Amino acid sequence: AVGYFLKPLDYPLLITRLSHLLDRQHAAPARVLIIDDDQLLAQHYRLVLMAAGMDVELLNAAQELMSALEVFRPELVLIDLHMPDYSGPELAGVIRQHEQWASLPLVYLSAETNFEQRVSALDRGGDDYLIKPISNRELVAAVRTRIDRARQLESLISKDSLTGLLKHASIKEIIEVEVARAHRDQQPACVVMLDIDHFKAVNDRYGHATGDVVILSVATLLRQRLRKSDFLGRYGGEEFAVILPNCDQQQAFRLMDEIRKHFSTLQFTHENSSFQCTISIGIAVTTDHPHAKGADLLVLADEALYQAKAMGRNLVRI
Ligand code: GH3
Ligand code: MG
Ligand code: MG
Ligand code: MG
Repeated sequence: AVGYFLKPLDYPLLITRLSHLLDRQHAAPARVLIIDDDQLLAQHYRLVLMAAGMDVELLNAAQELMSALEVFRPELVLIDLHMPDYSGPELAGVIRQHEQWASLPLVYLSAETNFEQRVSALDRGGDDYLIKPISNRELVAAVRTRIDRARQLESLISKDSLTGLLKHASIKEIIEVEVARAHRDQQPACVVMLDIDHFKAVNDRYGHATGDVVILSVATLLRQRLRKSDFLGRYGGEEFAVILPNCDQQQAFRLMDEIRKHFSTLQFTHENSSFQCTISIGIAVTTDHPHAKGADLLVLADEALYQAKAMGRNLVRI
């Protein structure tokens, strides 16, 4: 079987077939750790996955497992089921004891066809099974879809590390749900986009770290002033998106204008100098657009934001 896998023609073909995936994906290469005592086979899998644009590390002994996890930070681990020192399920059990690796995709690779053996291996913390021998394309597809899904989940669940707010994908999703709910309940909801004014100049003059302080203070102010039932996300670098359920245009304008005014009075300091900053805000309300989806209202709010910028900044526009 190994002889077939190592046929030299396979790799160039694989590279051309899969190179479009590399072009399409601007995301960082997927990181895969392979644990297998069969070095020849492990090398083969490594070449196949690397040809598909992934970063791959091999481990043929369990000793360096923890340091490999910590240093390489794999997004998926392929584990051979039968190895002389430790079995695959034993290793999976060790990995799963650590909270930080609790949801790391672990996939067994094995020629084991015994049903009971396979089930008991999954019981020990593995997520799935790939049966050897596996074709190149199947291996790439199996690894890629699992990593894509893990990344999607990560971006949906986790909070933005600087501000603790929802991330882009998450707030977008929530806005979709809340806008649909507002239409259904015939209640107004407002989608709001905020952007810090002349923020590039802040970074240029006072440095990136001070810029981060300004971003953080917008997040803090929004969190203080919004209701528990409102949703708040960091939409881009210094852009925020908010949805205010059960809030009409007038209420949203009043609230956002207070936030805008308050923010413009804050004093930031850098070394011996102090400076002020302003934000521009755009609002779109569901009741003005009875057929608009969340994404449409985000565009409308962004257009209103653009108008606020064009009219001189430090403004709220609807
Ligand atoms: P405008 O008033 O038109 O919005 O002007 P601006 O200078 O704010 O323009 P823009 O919104 O395009 O600038 C965004 C800048 O924010 C560019 C980028 O370098 C900076 N930025 C993005 N993310 C971060 C971050 O996390 N920290 C810091 N310090 N800066 C960031
Ligand atoms: Mg083996
Ligand atoms: Mg911006
Ligand atoms: Mg800006």
